[in-house]
Amino acid sequence: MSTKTIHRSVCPLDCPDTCSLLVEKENGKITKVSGNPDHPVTKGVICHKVRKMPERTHHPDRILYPLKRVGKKGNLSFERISWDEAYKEITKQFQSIIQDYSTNAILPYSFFGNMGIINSEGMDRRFFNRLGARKLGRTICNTAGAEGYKLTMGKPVGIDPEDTVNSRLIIIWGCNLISTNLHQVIYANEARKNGAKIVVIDVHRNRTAKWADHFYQIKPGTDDILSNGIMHLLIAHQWTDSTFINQYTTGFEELSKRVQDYTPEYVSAKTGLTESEIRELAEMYGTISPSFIRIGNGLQHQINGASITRSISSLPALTGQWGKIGGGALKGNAGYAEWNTTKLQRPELHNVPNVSTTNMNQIGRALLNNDDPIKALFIYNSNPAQVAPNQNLVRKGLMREDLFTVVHDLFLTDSCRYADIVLPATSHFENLDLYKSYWHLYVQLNEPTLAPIGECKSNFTLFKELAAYMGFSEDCFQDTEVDLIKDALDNPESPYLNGLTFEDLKNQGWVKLKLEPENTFPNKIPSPSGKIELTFAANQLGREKNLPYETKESVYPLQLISGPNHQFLNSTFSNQTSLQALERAVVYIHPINAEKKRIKTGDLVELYNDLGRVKIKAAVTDDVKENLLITQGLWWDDHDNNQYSINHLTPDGLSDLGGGATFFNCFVDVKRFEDQ
Ligand SMILES: Nc1nc2c(c(=O)[nH]1)N[C@H]1C(S)=C(S)[C@@H](COP(=O)(O)OP(=O)(O)OC[C@H]3O[C@@H](n4cnc5c(=O)[nH]c(N)nc54)[C@H](O)[C@@H]3O)O[C@H]1N2
Ligand SMILES: Nc1nc2c(c(=O)[nH]1)N[C@H]1C(S)=C(S)[C@@H](COP(=O)(O)OP(=O)(O)OC[C@H]3O[C@@H](n4cnc5c(=O)[nH]c(N)nc54)[C@H](O)[C@@H]3O)O[C@H]1N2
Ligand code: SF4
Ligand SMILES: [Mo]
Repeated sequence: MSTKTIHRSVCPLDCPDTCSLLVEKENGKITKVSGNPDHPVTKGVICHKVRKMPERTHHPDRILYPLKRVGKKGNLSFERISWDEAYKEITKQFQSIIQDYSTNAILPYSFFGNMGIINSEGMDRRFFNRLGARKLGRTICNTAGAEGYKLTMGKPVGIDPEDTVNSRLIIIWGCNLISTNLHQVIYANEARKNGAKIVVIDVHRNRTAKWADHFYQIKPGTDDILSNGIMHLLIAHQWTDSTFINQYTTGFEELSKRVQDYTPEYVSAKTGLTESEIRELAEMYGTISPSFIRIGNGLQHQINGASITRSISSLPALTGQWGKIGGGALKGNAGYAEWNTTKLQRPELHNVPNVSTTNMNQIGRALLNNDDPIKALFIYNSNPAQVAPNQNLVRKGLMREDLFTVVHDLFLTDSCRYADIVLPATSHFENLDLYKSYWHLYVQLNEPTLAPIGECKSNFTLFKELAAYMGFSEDCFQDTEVDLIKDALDNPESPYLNGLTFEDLKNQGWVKLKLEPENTFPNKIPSPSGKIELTFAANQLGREKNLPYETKESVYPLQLISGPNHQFLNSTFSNQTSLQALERAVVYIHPINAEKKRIKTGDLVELYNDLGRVKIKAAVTDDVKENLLITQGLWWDDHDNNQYSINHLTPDGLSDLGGGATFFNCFVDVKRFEDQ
């Protein structure tokens, strides 16, 4: 007799919404995933891709047991082995590398394929700390913007998004909300019903721009100039709030001097917006209150990502928005869930001095650097052979015969092609874990819905068991998932966690972090001066550092922006045909550029620069500006058609601060494929 049960779960993906899910299970299988209507923010609404989670969970391509490479790297030729054999092989290789080189030659490579705390920054971190491994700079997503924002506001946290229903002006700045932060759109729509205006500032007339009331199509990477220009006009028209500025900020005098040069005429010449567009935007910002700025992750993938974010994050202080309900800004809110990371990750176990730190954006370079050799790479929660920039170098590094590579994943990703050992990972439906959101303020517990499928193991279990094989005898390797969750929550100092316990989460499923007015902007400003720091807001760090803004622009005239698409989550889901069918692997090109190269919609074209070449179909549209190309989605390699990752073209240079990725500082040329 079949029995249907319904379970509560949490979406584990690297998406700001962190939705509460309801999961239907029948005959041991998940049959349906939908939104949980009881959750106060996500309210039963989820995206289409996560409705396809049952298909993903029980997909015939899931890896079900450990594999060992038997053919050449790159070929996907593996044979089944047992976990015991896998652990023994990893232990043997690690020990011999430590003997011949040092622990510095072993690098973990992970990101947030699963956002669960226990499976992304828990037992794994304990393991690599105890090993004394080389460190990884986890910089691929948002470090440039986070550092820029921190310089102004002290900590990368913003306002409670639930308050944004009260905003009267919502500026969505470099963020494709409709695809990447669905529930912010729902709040914005509610605000709009109450009369709010919605503004999008983007380089691409994307889905979000089409839905907004006003769209400003800016030249890539010039947002700091626009923001400085808005400040120039706010000051000139006395749209500033001097009481707020005096009480809560420092450096306003300095800022006022710096923005003097940012006249509408100058800003127009640099940003490509007209002077009247700039004046209109500044007037809206100067006269409508409360106003809210949602700062996206896309624009910080420009080379001056930190300067851009720092400048934008100064705007709300000038008009005194912080503290008004629905006023202020939000780039990310992850910093409110102040886990006890020392208890969780045990950094004191790392007692090898002077290990190197590898910036994950430069993994290719690092793998090819003989002066500081990496001999073993342990990849989990990430797919570097797809998501990291400068893929030709990445793959050359991964092909090294003397590199021992382990990949732990649910599917045979492009990264698995280069693995010596592939380990099968559970889906989050098979795990216990703790989740925070980097947008809303609810902490959630995910309890397992399924037993592990096949021989799959969670990251937690894998690193705990591997620790035993390595002979790590510290008590912390005996801990359970519940112990780790309790360790993470054990931070009595945090006013936001406010004594939140595992039991609270177990009983209620979620608990809202406590943001009392005395612990939030503007009453508590976590910067060194205790004030919002405007002093350097108008600095253009990247330009001062002389970073290569327009890389070889004379040779490669088109800037390529390759952001996420609607139906995939980074490279996750891009192996599911049902979702592929709803997406287009195309490059959008402006009619003038298309005409020059005799390119029509549907033509196969080649994009190329000094780093590589990528074959892709073209779609001609004036949704992109002249000299700008847009492509969306990280598609797995299509070996049958010789179509490979877009990241063969993207540079591995770093942003002005934070060592951030510069995917969008990418210049290419294009030709029709037949024209070679
Ligand atoms: N469906 C879906 N959702 C996702 C993801 C996904 O892959 N798919 N990925 C998740 C992750 S990890 C992240 S980090 C976020 C990213 O999501 P977002 O924060 O929305 O960032 P992007 O989509 O990278 O870029 C947003 C917009 O910035 C624009 N842009 C690029 N350069 C500039 C510029 O110089 N100035 C301005 N003003 N705009 C610019 C791009 O055209 C794009 O429309 O989304 C998360 N959510
Ligand atoms: N050109 C270009 N490149 C980009 C971006 C862009 O906009 N343009 N965006 C960048 C950004 S913002 C980000 S955040 C990165 C994202 O890069 P990644 O974090 O590498 O993201 P994914 O491609 O989703 O890969 C995550 C992998 O983790 C696996 N996984 C999921 N759950 C688990 C688990 O519990 N255990 C283990 N072991 N594995 C698991 C998934 O199956 C998947 O293969 O990509 C970056 N790359
Ligand atoms: S990917 Fe984002 S919008 Fe979709 S279910 Fe997960 S958290 Fe919600
Ligand atoms: Mo990201």
